[in-house]
Amino acid sequence: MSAEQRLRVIDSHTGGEPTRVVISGGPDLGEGTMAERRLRLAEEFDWLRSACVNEPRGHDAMVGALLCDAFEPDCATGVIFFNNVGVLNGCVHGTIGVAVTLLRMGRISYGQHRIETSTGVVSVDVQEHGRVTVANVRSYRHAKDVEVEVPEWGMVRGDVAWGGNWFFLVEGAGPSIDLENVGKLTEFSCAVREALERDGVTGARGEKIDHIEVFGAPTDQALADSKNFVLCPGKEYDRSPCGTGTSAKLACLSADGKLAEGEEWRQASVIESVFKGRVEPLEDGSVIPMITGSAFVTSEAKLILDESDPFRHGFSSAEG
Ligand code: PYC
Repeated sequence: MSAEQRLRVIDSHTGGEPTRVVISGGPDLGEGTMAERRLRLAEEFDWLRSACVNEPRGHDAMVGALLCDAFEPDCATGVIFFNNVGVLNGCVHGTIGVAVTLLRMGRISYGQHRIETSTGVVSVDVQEHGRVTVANVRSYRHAKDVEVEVPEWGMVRGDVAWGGNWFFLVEGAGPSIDLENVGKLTEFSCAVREALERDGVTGARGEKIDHIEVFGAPTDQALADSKNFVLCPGKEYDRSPCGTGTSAKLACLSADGKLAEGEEWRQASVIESVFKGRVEPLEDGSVIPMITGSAFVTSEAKLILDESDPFRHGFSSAEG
């Protein structure tokens, strides 16, 4: 028999967006902050990411989460998120998935807990039926009404905002936000992202804007205030309304005076799952977004990496 390595995982989905949490069997990433260990995972142990989320065990839309001992005090866990092409910064749908996973494992109970991510410590309030509210990292708008010329689409205007990832938020341009338009929305969003890169439009410290968020009217105003399509690095779209993207949206609404403290914003995704959001405004104009969504565990599994399997570390044709 050939040697094999085993990884224990728990899968869930948050508003349709999958999260595969690695609960044991991962590499030792040593000491340091979650940001330092995220870098180490990317540079030295990329096989773990690819083996977990890429084919043949996963698929391009899958997001992974590696549990680590927290560096910051009083945290239930540390976590590093990754997807089909690399490590991620923040991930709110994934944080909700991690919370229900920890609950299932008996590592936490209902109520408030702190979770350390590579973008900072977030708090989760774990409730019944998979419902979790995440108090996300400080979010803010960096630039308003930025214009880029997008080949075949013309001039597109949007805001640049941080919600745990960098987003370009577009309203009133591109294909309508419908599931049947996912192909066209992907093409449009990829073209916008390339135009931003071409023109040197970045986050506050020169970071690449790797998420594009396109907004449209909700299908049913009784259920949501807005509907979005979010392109992630790796060219997959978020099936959930994207918690970091909703945080970026809340930061922009607050900066425009369109969302008061505690007022609710219901953000629908392209598959009609909904996150509810509120803000706690800070003195400098930024906000702490509070995002509520629900996650459900879908499987518990042991992944087997057989040394003689040429595809044990997965494969993908996806590019950033
Ligand atoms: O919910 O923040 C989120 C997210 C980021 C990428 C996929 N989901």
